[in-house]
Amino acid sequence: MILNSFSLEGKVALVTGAAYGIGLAIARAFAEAGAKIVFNCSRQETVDRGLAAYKELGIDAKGYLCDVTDEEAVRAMVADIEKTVGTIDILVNNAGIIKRIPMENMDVEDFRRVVDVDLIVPFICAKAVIPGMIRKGHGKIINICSMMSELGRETVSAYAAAKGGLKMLTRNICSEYGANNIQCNGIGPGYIATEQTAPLREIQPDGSRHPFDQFIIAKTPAERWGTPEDLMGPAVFLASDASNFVNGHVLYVDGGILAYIGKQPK
Ligand code: NAP
Ligand code: GCO
Repeated sequence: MILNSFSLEGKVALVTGAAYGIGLAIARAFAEAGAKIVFNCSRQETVDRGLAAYKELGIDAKGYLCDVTDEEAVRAMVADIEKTVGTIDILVNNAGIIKRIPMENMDVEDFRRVVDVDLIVPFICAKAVIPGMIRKGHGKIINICSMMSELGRETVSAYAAAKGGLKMLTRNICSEYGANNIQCNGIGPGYIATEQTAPLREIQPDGSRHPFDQFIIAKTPAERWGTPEDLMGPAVFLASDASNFVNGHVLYVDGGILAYIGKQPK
């Protein structure tokens, strides 16, 4: 049965930063498909928030307090997961940050921090799980990329540089470990309504919609923002045996933004 190949029954999935938003939706999808869920955040309050969200969803998830920019801490977390839950079959590099600052005003420390969390962390986490995947004979790594893996825009230079780099890290992990039966793919979400994008959707003092909100609706053939739930099916596909010959690919889940030249003037 073809649907059996989408099952994640018995798999162990680590989804970084999965307390809410995109990560939580992806982890929820994995749990519904049969996986055991592990997540982490860098602040205890976010871990607790995630644990409460999973409890409400009826999902038995394990949450770690772990700042994934700290390679030693990541190694210790992965070792503990292997001991207490099992060897990781699926890693989703979801934890991310953005700083919207015009480039000429951006401190190099801010630029470095974004590159650190959005690009170097996926390297650190992938490096930590790959040996276990090699031993197990298979593995799935999913990197959460962005529209900014392909496109630029004002104020997000560091984020675009990091997410563009993450696309190439995805292709390189595929190139280095495809022979070990490890598939590394990306998901490139379009504009998704989460806390990260809330400032871009704020209602204006006069009650009108934020200009960026209107801009995104006009740029998206689907004429709406995405939801975290829009990413559930694509994530299960890339985590499951159904995608075993898909490697080094970025699956854009963007309501058609990248295919579209934009609305014609009336
Ligand atoms: P988000 O607000 O970006 O959530 C980030 C999560 O990552 C939080 O749980 C946060 O918890 C954790 N995190 C951040 N830095 C961390 C660190 N150093 N160590 C451990 N955990 C850390 O949520 P989101 O909007 O759902 O975005 C999730 C991912 O999708 C990000 O990579 C983002 O860039 C990407 N993305 C988002 C959109 C969108 O439209 N929303 C579109 C494309 C791609 P703590 O604060 O406790 O650490
Ligand atoms: C921004 C947004 C984006 C999205 C997303 C698009 O300021 O342009 O935050 O970067 O979060 O990554 O795919």
